[in-house]
Amino acid sequence: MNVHAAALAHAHLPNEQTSAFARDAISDLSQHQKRLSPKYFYDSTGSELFEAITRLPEYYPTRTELGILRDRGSDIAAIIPKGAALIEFGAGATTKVRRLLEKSAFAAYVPVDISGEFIKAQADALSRDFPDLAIYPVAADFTASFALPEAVAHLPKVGFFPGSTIGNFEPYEASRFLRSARQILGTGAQMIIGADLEKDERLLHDAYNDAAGVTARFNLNVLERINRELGGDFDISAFTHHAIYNRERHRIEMHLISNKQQAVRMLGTSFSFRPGESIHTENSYKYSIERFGALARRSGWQVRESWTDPKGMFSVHALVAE
Ligand code: AVJ
Repeated sequence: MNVHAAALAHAHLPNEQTSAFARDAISDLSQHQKRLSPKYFYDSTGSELFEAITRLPEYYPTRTELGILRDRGSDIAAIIPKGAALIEFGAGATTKVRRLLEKSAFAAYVPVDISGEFIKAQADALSRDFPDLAIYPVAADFTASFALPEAVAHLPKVGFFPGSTIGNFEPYEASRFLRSARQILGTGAQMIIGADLEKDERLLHDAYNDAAGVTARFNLNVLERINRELGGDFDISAFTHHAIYNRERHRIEMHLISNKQQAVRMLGTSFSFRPGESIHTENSYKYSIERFGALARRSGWQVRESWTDPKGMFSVHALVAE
């Protein structure tokens, strides 16, 4: 049994999710390029900080996508079969899905997310506003395979993946996700997906380096979470938020930079940091309409229609399973 496994075995962590967090954190911080998965940003503090990010003047994706769903709602509704089931991958706040539900006659809604309690609460609120809509929350990791509720087996399927969360995946992972969604939804299914677009680097830089410092707190929160849940002793003030646009890779990269030579302990394991050494915490890939179309086609989907806002800042695509 290697040292990390031994440390974990003695850690008596409260549940499987925390053990997975511990395993991933120890293995990722042991890499030559230290990293942490962006999925660990979203504890309750992180989810609140992200909601605050969506209201920032610099962070355009959320309001721009909402604008497209509002302005193109009837066009989207026109291509969606009546009485379909809407399956949302990584469902969170229901702001976006409400735009679709208001315009299209879905029979059922299936929010899928690992935070079972959160989507259950969101589903209860939604059912008050959409009393005729059958809602079936599914607590599952949407990046892996999961079973759809029997109750929607006979209904046409429409997937929904907004917010450019597809941008967090490496291109090969994005393709793997789209193939898995294709598998889960089945032949003839459709998918409505949001993808942020390449643009002036100044706009991209500002969207991830807001003047109020909310994104910095969102990024640093993953270290605070390690201290809270895994007994880490990160000195938060000894790390700095750093977000840059990598033109070659078409992505925003978020890092946490160590301000000095330091050692951090977590679950009986020590990690040393050189001055200027980074922890890579997130990639946010930015697509062009062409490159997104190519991704969809090599992942088992045909692009039926693509919509953008008047300034071409963000895109929403309707895909059809081959
Ligand atoms: C929720 C993944 C789409 O990448 O823009 C916001 C998360 N990170 N500010 C994004 C995020 C920094 C966001 N996604």
